[in-house]
Amino acid sequence: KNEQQYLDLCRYILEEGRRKEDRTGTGTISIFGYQMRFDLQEGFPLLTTKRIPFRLIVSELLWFLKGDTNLRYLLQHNNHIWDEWGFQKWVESAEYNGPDMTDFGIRSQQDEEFNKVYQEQLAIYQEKVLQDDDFAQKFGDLGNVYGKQWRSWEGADGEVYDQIQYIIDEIKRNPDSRRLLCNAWSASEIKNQQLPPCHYAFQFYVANGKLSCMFNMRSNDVFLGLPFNIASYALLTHLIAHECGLEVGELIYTGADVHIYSNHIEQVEKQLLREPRELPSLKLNEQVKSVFDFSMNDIELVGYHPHGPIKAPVAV
Ligand code: UFP
Repeated sequence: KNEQQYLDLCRYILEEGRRKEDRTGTGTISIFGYQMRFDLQEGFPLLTTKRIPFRLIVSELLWFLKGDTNLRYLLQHNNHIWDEWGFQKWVESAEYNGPDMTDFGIRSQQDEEFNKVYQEQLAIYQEKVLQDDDFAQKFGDLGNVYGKQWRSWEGADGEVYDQIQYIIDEIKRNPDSRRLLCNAWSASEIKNQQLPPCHYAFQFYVANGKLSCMFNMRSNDVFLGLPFNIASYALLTHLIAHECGLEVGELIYTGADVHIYSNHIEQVEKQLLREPRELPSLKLNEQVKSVFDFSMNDIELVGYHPHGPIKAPVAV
């Protein structure tokens, strides 16, 4: 039932969505406003109709939770989902003097020759972020991305606020609170952000010993982004429930501009022909108590037997 909702959303967009141009120049079919509810007791909501690399979701979430905003940690964990954003910072800087990388996202998909040059430059960039401390500090740091907003929000009063710690303390002290909320959207910073938060706020709710979470997305790539986003917030809910001694309840998704890119349509249609399989379950290391102390090996997915992966180009 959990996964069926995702497939229903795909079908709904294909049938009812409007053609809409977008920032990346790719073009989308889009709807505005959509909600889904996943019962986390039914299993862990990782899609089975195509293989999703769960390790990437874990390392990204642990990176957020550490309050880290530097690519180095992700690269050390072989996670490349944020590479383009760091690379863009580098090639737009005064210190970059390699081949012209203007619009590298779209050009690398359309131009085989350019793609080779781009891959070379990207590999050099990655190596430098991994090896060179100064370079990593200057060009590996993505700035005000989720880790910063979640763990060290800079208040107008000059103080720094840890929104995750606040939520955990409040859940333990005052589980009926209606203020268990974390906000990543900061009006004053949008102009300096390459990618303003897509999942910009989430809120928790405790009832009957169960922890539920609702997360909000202003903009969502349904084929490539959404399966990650659902799994990431499901994992976050599990981790916080674990620390607070609660069971998991529901995960509620609220999306605004929910879209399928025009170069993902064939892939979505292929996926829609597949039968969902049984959902996996999540196993957390009982020894670890604090959500901030988890590492990759403490988080295990059991019984994940998905259909094969389906590739599609990312719109940058
Ligand atoms: N996107 C997601 N999920 C994410 C993320 C990005 O779907 O977690 F970071 C997609 C949404 C959109 C694009 O297609 O990335 C961001 O572009 P824009 O800022 O123009 O909405």
